[in-house]
Amino acid sequence: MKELGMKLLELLALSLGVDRLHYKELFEDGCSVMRCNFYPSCQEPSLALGTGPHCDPTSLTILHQDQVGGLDVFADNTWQTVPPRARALVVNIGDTFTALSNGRYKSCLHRAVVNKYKERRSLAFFLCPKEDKVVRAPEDIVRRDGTKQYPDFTWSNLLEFTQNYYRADEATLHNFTKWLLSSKQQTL
Ligand SMILES: *[C@@H]1O[C@H](CO)[C@@H](O)[C@H](O)[C@H]1NC(C)=O
Ligand SMILES: O=C(O)CCC(=O)C(=O)O
Repeated sequence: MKELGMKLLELLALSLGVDRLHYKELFEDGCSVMRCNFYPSCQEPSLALGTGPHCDPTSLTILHQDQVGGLDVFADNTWQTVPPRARALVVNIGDTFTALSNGRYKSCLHRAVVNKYKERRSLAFFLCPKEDKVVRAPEDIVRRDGTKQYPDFTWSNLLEFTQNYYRADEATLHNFTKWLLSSKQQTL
């Protein structure tokens, strides 16, 4: 999974016009996470959610869902179903990659709904940078964009924020940035 994640990062780097291996060093020896989700069936699916709306704080998520379906992404101002496809994986951008791309790639707001009759399983692999390495958009992107959108941080800063102070939602990166700037008096 990590190898696949690293290949995807190479493609993302190329798409941003930076060196293909630019992001590699940040993720080498990083401690990635695999989560196994189990959603029991629910008699009142309209009153419950399996996983509430959030953006992943990590950089890339590679998700496998079973054939029941339940993953929704928020796009064009509405919740849209991501239909399960046998043998396909879903790739999501997370907040850390938003910062690494200076905001060019937006992390994807998503949720999981439950099913009235069927239980559902999904497997989510979260690619994480090495904890103490600095997350910072490449110089040439920042130069081309004219501004640096996010302060420098480490993955362990963001992990501390989401484990101790804040439950991930659609505003995690925004609120993390505010928290970081006020707690460290750092400047952009
Ligand atoms: C996060 O940021 C949003 C948007 O600025 C704000 O409305 C919300 O209250 C913040 N949440 C927390 C818990 O700070
Ligand atoms: O079960 C799903 O399809 C989504 C899971 C998810 O968003 C997560 O584990 O963070």
